[in-house]
Formats: sequence, C-alpha cells, structure tokens
Amino acid sequence: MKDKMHSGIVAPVGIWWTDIPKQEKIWITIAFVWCLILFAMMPFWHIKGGQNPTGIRGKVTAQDYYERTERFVEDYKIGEENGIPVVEPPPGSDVYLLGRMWQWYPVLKLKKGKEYILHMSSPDVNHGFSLHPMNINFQVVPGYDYALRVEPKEAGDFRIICNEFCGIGHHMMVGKILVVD
Ligand SMILES: [Cu+2]
Repeated sequence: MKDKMHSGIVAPVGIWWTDIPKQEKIWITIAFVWCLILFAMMPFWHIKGGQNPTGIRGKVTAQDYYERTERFVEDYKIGEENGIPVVEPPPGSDVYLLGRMWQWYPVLKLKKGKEYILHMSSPDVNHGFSLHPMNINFQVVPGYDYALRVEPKEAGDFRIICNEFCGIGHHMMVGKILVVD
C-alpha cells in the first residue's frame, strides 16, 4: 500500500514523465499561438475596430434631463404616434431620448447622412438601448447623460428595444427612430 501512494516528493507509478508525443506538442503550439492572436486582437480591435463610440458623458439629475427632453419635444414636435410625440430636430442638433419605465420617449425622425448628437438618460432604472435591425447596444443609466455622435446611414423605420430587464413592462418597451432621405 505504502509504495503505491505518491505525493510531491514520492513520484507516482507509471510513465507520466516520458516525453510529450509530437502530436500533442503540435496542438499545444497551435493553442498557444491562437491564445496570442486573440490576446493581440483585444488592443488591435480597440484601435481599429471602430466599435468604441466617442461618447460625451455628464452627470444629470432626472428632473433636469426630463425638463431638457420636454423642451426639445416642444421645440421640434411634428406630430404624435400612439400618444408619444414625434420629433424632427434639425440636422446637427442635440437630440434627447428618454428611456423610462416602460417607453422610449419621444419618437425621433432623423435625416439620412446628417449628424446628430444623441443624448440618452433614464429617470428611473437602467435600460438598454438596442437598435434593430442594427447591432447597436448602449446602457441608459439614471443620473448620467450619455451622448453619441450619430449619423444615420440608411433610411428606414428602426425600433429601439430595451435589452436591460427593467420590470414588469420591460417587454413592451419598444421605441422608434424614423430615418428619412
Ligand atoms: Cu427594459
């Protein structure tokens, strides 16, 4: 019994110490090189990927952001859809979007190929801004005004879906951005 036991000092019985077979060495090498490639991709993608938005961030109270959004709506409102104002801001302007339980407010009408500064905030809990059918995802965080420079490249009717669970009405939290030529 005693000589069958092994520890850090007593070697186990068997041939575990023989050389690694060639095939295994090849696979270890392939896996290691792949690890290095993936590791290098992280900084590479950060610089070249074009997926890091140049966000403009600032603290804001729920009340201030709400009032700012209301002013924006009053200034550029062109209609209404299911009780939610449809707002068409001039190109180049600051656009205010409010993500709240459980709606995206207001509906935005933007022009294709023009730049806007899209502000987002929430007065209550975290929401997730995800634009369909594009693959765009952002966190909408209470207390923060997070703005992005956006330039719609395609005309169409886009849906904003909340992808951060925010309560009982979460699944109904669908907003709209219209992009016109
Ligand atoms: Cu939600």
